[in-house]
Amino acid sequence: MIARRDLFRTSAGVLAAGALVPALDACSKSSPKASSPGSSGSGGGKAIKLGFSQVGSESGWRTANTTSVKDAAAKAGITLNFSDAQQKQENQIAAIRNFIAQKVDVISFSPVVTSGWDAVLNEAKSAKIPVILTDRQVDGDPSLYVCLVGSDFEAEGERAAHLMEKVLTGMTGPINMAQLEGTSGSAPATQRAAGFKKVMAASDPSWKIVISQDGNFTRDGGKQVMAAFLQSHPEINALFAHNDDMAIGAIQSIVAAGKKPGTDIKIVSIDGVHDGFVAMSQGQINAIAECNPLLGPQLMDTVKAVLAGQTVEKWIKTKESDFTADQAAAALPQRQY
Ligand code: GZL
Repeated sequence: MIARRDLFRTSAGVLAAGALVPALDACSKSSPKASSPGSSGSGGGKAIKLGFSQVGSESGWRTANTTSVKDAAAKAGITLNFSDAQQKQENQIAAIRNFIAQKVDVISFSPVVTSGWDAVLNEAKSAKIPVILTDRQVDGDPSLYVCLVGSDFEAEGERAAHLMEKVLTGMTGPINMAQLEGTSGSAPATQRAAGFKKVMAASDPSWKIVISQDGNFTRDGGKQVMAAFLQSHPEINALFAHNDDMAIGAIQSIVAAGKKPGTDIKIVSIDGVHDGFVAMSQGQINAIAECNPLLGPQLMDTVKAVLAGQTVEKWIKTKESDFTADQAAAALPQRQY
């Protein structure tokens, strides 16, 4: 096993150079060589200590993601020090500092927003503790973390726009669309909006987003903001929500306004959580671009590979699909979250 200082330098060296050495996909089928089956993967039999800072518990997606991380850590024999930041960056920074003080072997976190991390990540680097991002990307110096295990949010935005094209087919008259954005400054919100806009720009110019606002990825946020949208823009006939929870909250306001969600106002969202599929099976959401929260197993594979001194891809992407309302009922029994 490479000593931690060499491991970090090796990883940082490789990453700083930006050259991806023949990447060993940490998610490959074969378990990392350095860890014999059943061991904790640290080589010496001592359980790996992983400090994990989670965004919060704002949505069904987040709940499923937390469950996946905790279950996968237990299954991998990895000791997990888990912290819930309640969607506050200062809580995540404090948690990472705690993990450093506790001398964990590796740190992982899902950054609530993309900026403001270099200082604390430099502290982890000075402590020779590798950092693995899950779910969301950060701005700043990429050599300060080993890799990201997570989805391509811009692609999700593009997929959602193509789903919206499908859903709007046959609708006559102008399309007045509202957009419920995720947490302002977060990677999913910024990148999903960008992907959606890119496809819209190349598509039917009659589309226009008449109003767009942050609903913070929560049901209550979606409900409150959609109620305000309907007040100021009663002409809205389409909604793009950055996640199912905000769409489900918006549905409550649409019904309260005497309109039929999925009919009077076409709805496309992202995630694919259970309640999103239920709403889709009831015709209240017309289509969903899936964002897979079950990152736990990939994360634990990556933790073991990194600590065993192996190189991993800079971005280990998750696989995900798209669903329209007609597929929802049949898909529901197989959904894992
Ligand atoms: C996406 C994740 C987002 C989900 C939301 O990977 O960061 O945060 O789409 C969650 O449901 O709150």
